[in-house]
This record gives sequence, structure tokens and C-alpha cells, in this order.
Amino acid sequence: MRFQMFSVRSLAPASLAAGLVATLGAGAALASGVGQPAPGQMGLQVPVTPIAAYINWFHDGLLLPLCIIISLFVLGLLVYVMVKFNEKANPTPSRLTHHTGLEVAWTVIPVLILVVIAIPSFRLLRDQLVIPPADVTVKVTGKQWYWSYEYPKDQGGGFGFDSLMKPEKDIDVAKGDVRLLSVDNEVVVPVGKVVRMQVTASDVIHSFTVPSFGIRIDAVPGRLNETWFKAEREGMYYGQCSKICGKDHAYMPIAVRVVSEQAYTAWLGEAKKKFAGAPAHYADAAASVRQ
Ligand SMILES: [Cu+2]
Repeated sequence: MRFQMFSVRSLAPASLAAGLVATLGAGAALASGVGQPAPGQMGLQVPVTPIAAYINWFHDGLLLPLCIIISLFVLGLLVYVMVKFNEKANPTPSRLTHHTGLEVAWTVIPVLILVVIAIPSFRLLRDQLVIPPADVTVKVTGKQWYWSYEYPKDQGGGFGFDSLMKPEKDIDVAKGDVRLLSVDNEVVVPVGKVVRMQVTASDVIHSFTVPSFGIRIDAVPGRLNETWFKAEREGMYYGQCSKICGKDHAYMPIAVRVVSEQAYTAWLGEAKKKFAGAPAHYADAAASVRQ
């Protein structure tokens, strides 16, 4: 505990600065886009799932204020000590070495603060990890350097496709394309439904992350991880691979289009025709694995 007090103290100026910057940046964050970052944005992306909303509250409503209060308190203590107990103001220092009351206080108060943080933190973990009955399941495979998606047959799917970043020359801003985030084939899911993502990888570890859904889970070869989201708003939501996975790590975006139930059913019908047979990249990847 004492060690912790020291480390908090030594970190104080840095965390204070971060807290102030984040507070000042809150104005800029108001202008943040939905489903993608906005220029100059400081805060988190606009949440569109209950989990993401909870994460935003946890960060902006609990952790950041606590951080700012503790930083200001420690700064105040430092200034107080510097003014009151410097050599000039206090030429004969006290020889006091123990103060039971103070020691109990600086042990118990941090413990209470940690408990206050732990309760919503564990609740969030439980909500993220205990997956409610799913309406739609999609399997995601991270590859160097793109994502593949599979829609199971028993849910009207029975097809898979690769999703690669649109090259610079194909970006059409008028059509809503976003540089470095738009892809050739988007994942399409229905609004207001529980979507379960089963996530794995075929080569190295990747990480499937969509900030506005509040999801981030590692894609590990040989392991099937699961996460879920329930988007409450239609639209395009972007994410990126969040585990350094090789030279094109920065160029394997995730693009999820949330649509109405009817539009989803229509898309399923089209996609089944469009993606009939194994996609070209699947064949490539399989061949390269066999070599
Ligand atoms: Cu990756």
C-alpha cells in the first residue's frame, strides 16, 4: 500500500495533465462521428450498444472524475508540503516516524476506492462475457491481412466471404467511403438483435475490435473466442485489428453495416448468390497453408 501511495504520487503530474487534456477535449468529443473517429476527437466513440454505453459511463462518469480528484488532491498535498515544510519555513523538522491513524487512513481509503471501481468493472466483464441467447451468429477469422466472415447455414446463411480494405484509388467519399476503414465486403447484421461473433485466426493473433459496439476480443489460431453485441441504431460502424499482426496490421479494417430486419433478410438472399462457392482468397489461403 505504501508503495502504491508513492507510485500514485510520482505519477500525479502526468495523470493530472491527462485528466485536464481529456476534460478540455470533451468539447471536441461532442463533434465525434458515429461509428468512426472524428478529426480532433478526444473522447470515446458514440456508443450504440448497451455495453458500449456502460463502458462510456464507466470511463467518463467514474474513472476520469476519480483520476482528476485524486490528481488534484495529490497536487494539493505536494504544494502544501513544499510551502509549509521547506527548509526556510520549517527549520527544525519533526522527528515523527509513525502515525497510526494516518497509516490506517492511507490504506483503507485506497482500498475503498478500488472496491468502488471493482464493482462496475466486474459487472461489465460479466455482461461482456456471459453471452445472451443469440439471434444471429457470425464466425470471423483474422488473416494476414484481412478478415473472413462466415454465416452459418442454419440461420439462412451457408456462405462466407473475405473483407479487404478498399484501396485508396477506389475510395469514393461522396458514397460514404472512409479512407483506411471502408472495405469491399461489409459484414451485415440486423438492428436490435443479439449478434454473437465467434472469433478465431488462421495465422497469427489478431484482435476483433469495434469501439462503438464496445467489443474487442483476440482472434487466436486454434481457439474459438466469443463476443456479442446488440446494435440499437442502424448505420456503418468501423473498427480495426487491435493486435500487432504484421506489416499490414493497420490495413485490415472491420466494417459492420447494421440494417433493418427486412433489409437483412434481403441481403442474406443476395449474399447467398454472390458468395456461392469458396471465395478466391479462401482458396489462396488454403493453398499457402498446404505449401
Ligand atoms: Cu491483424
